[in-house]
Amino acid sequence: MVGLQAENLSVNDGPLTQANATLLRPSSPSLPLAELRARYEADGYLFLKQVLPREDVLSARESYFTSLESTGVLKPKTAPVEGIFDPAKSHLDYPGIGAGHVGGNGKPGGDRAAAFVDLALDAHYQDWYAEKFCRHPALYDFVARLTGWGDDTLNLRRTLLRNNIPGSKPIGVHYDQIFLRYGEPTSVTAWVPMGDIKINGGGLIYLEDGDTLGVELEQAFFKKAKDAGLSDEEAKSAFNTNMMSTGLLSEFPVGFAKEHGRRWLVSAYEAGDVVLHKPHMIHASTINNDPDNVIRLATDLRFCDSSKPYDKRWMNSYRFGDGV
Ligand SMILES: O=C(O)CCC(=O)C(=O)O
Ligand SMILES: [Fe+2]
Repeated sequence: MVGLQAENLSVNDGPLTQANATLLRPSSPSLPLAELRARYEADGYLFLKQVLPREDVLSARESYFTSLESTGVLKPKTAPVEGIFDPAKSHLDYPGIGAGHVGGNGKPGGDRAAAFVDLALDAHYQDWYAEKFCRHPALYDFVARLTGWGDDTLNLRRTLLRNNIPGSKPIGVHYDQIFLRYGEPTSVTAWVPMGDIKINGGGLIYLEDGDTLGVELEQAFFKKAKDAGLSDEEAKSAFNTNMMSTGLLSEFPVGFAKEHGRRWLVSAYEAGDVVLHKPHMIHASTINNDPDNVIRLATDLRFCDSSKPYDKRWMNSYRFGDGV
């Protein structure tokens, strides 16, 4: 692809085109460590091609969709690993979790969605996911080396497995430190696509130079809270009172990029790719417009330096309404 000519690549408030988006920079995990570190620092992210064995990622994808098959989410006569949404169904009956649009992270959907939502949550507790996938040594070892944390590298237990059904509402603009604010901003998020994702299939997008802006916004929130007479400790936990109740910066990525004079960085992803990003790096998700109705599955795994104070709330597995 030359430049950005993807069809039907869009976010909550409109299309992403050459005018407001460009491509994310890929990196080979075998580049010299100094180069990888320099890229992570300068860009706020590191888009690693094939850092996980593709077959391990596809095996997790298969386990996930096999466990959801009984809900009728998949197109009849397709293999679970394909994760193809049944076009005869409505995405409203198969709501995703953690998209920040249900009043925090409460349980989404009504009765019709209950079986699907319960099974999607249950997957977080299965061995194939919690023990094998989330603790994959290829990723852990890479992060331990990149950060130089070595044995202090801690895998945070709380993760979100996000199934974005075609046409469903993706997560809005945010940076992760907002949700990890009871700890120091040392964490590394690993955004892990669990399957191939076409450029218009609902992948994550990053704001160009978004880490710098995130740091500035965080400082501004802190100052605002201090000016209102809060102690450091109160100011820390009160960030959200200055923000949208969901903790998001905006629901409108196109408008947000325009307002800040930056572009969105987009990409297609392959099973085995991982994007690492910094705690203030600003990102959002695109709408899943996959022409073949492929469900976008991804998870966010987080790592921190356990020798520093970190957000202990993230040591528990995800639950609805856990307040994080
Ligand atoms: O997968 C998504 O749509 C959102 C992921 C995310 O925000 C993260 O990994 O920090
Ligand atoms: Fe995030």
